[in-house]
Amino acid sequence: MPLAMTDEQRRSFDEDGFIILENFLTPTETARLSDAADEVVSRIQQEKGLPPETHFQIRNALSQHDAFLDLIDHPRMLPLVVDAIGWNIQIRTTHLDYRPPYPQDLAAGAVGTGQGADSQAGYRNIAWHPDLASREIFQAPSLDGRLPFMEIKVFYPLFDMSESGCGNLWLSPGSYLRPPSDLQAMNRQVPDDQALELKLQAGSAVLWRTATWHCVGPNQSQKTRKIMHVGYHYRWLRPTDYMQQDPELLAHCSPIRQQLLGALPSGGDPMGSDPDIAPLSQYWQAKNNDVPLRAWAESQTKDEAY
Ligand SMILES: O=C(O)CCC(=O)C(=O)O
Repeated sequence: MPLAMTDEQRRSFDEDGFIILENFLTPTETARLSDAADEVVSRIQQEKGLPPETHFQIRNALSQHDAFLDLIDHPRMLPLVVDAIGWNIQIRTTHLDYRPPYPQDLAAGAVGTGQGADSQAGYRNIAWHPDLASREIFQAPSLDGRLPFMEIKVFYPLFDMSESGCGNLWLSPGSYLRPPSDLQAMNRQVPDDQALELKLQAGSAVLWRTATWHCVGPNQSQKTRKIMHVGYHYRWLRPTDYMQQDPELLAHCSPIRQQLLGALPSGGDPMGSDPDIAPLSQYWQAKNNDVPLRAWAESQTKDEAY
């Protein structure tokens, strides 16, 4: 029994590969996150002596501000996340993308090509790709050439991207069901009738399968692109953003947050009770006190078969 996902959302997740949740965050939550993005970026620019127009991405953003940390178990998003991918999960990445408007004379490359003067100047205009299937990143196992289901992300636009051309995320509905080799064969170009440019208000959210082909268009607006992605994957995979989170951060977190941050809430040995003779990664085990999200999910549904 689902915790929160409606039949229509399930259909969209299974057929298209994503669920669009318009105006998901409250205006107060959105403002807090947007202010946090400005604060963190300005701190890092000062620390690193970067000019204000620098475009950059912050990974493990949850460690930079409590507003980002609070997103990982957002009380209305967590049930949808568990419905989508289950309770045996942790955070794979939290990334903030911050892209000021282009300088006046910088020409934008075509959407989805990853090519053009903007890309060369370091203003990202990301080419079509599924996550988990490039030559450099995670040579993935395949199921008849397709990607197995291993992770989701939740995308949060923190600025008004309801118009075209402001660094919108593009998705190709249903493409997660296709082998990545199809995209290669198409020379990484997705025809217009297979592509959707997301035009969303600040505070909306998109829960998406990262195997869905996606790209990011150029930001030709006068607005700064400020967006967050929160990625969840299975506990037995390795996160991209951390080996272990800061123990001080973990000490202040609830057991569910500790699980999501890749820790073992029981405080037990990660290699089990007999680490010398019979080491057994506790990340391969799903014992309740190390996976409190399971008990939480079961208590939400009251359905023992969950
Ligand atoms: O910046 C974005 O919105 C998307 C970045 C991206 O391509 C990804 O998350 O894999």
